Amino acid sequence: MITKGSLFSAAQFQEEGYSGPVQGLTLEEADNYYRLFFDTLGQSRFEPGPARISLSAWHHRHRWAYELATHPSIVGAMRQILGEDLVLWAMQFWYKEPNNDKFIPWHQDINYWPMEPAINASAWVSLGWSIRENGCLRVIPGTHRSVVEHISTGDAQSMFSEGLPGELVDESQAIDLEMSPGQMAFFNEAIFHGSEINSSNIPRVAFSVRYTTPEVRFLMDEWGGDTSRIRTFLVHGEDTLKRNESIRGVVPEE
Ligand SMILES: O=C(O)CCC(=O)C(=O)O
Repeated sequence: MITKGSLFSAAQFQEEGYSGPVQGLTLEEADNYYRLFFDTLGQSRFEPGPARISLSAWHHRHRWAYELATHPSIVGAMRQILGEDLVLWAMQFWYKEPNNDKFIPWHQDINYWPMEPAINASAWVSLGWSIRENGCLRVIPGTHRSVVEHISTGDAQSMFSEGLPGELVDESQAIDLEMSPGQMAFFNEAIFHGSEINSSNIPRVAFSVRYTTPEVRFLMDEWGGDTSRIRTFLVHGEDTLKRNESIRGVVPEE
């Protein structure tokens, strides 16, 4: 659980668009999930190499990933941010093996997400070390108040084909969210964020998990009907509106 005296603050989340890092998993939990991550990749964690399988939506297929996505520290913070009725809708591992030369451009997530209204909180959780040298998550506080059109990055090293126009990104205001194993940070759908390449021998093993509320409708036609990534799970409270029945997820048995 997030302990008293940690840095999570729902007020900071509203004001600055993010909060954390905080110690959300114990070291034992982080170590266990780190091992399960590499087992699922089919790799030795002592010889981490490039991923050869999709890193999306493992919580649809693996019980351990569903348990991780709904860890009490994550749900507890989400209740403070979003209220009692909580819908988990996406999970994505963000893995950079040693010397991975791809960066994640500055972007706002909502630019890629057809959902109405735009309500989302993401938890970004580090299972190993996330430091400047291996391309930790970076955010620019207070940039979540308006949504900016994205443009082509035109850069083969960019993980995404589109990102924020460079002239709108003031990197002097960026915060490096360096994290030790088990630490997590929370951010909303519109904050400017991204990360650099991994120029070290230390793998960056992290994931993000996304929550919203039952009032949101996912515009599945605009997602290309892709339920391999988007499915809704009511994790806490009630859903009396039932706006996403056709994409309701099933908790994996094992
Ligand atoms: O892991 C990263 O560097 C970026 C993560 C990200 O863009 C996200 O979780 O929305």
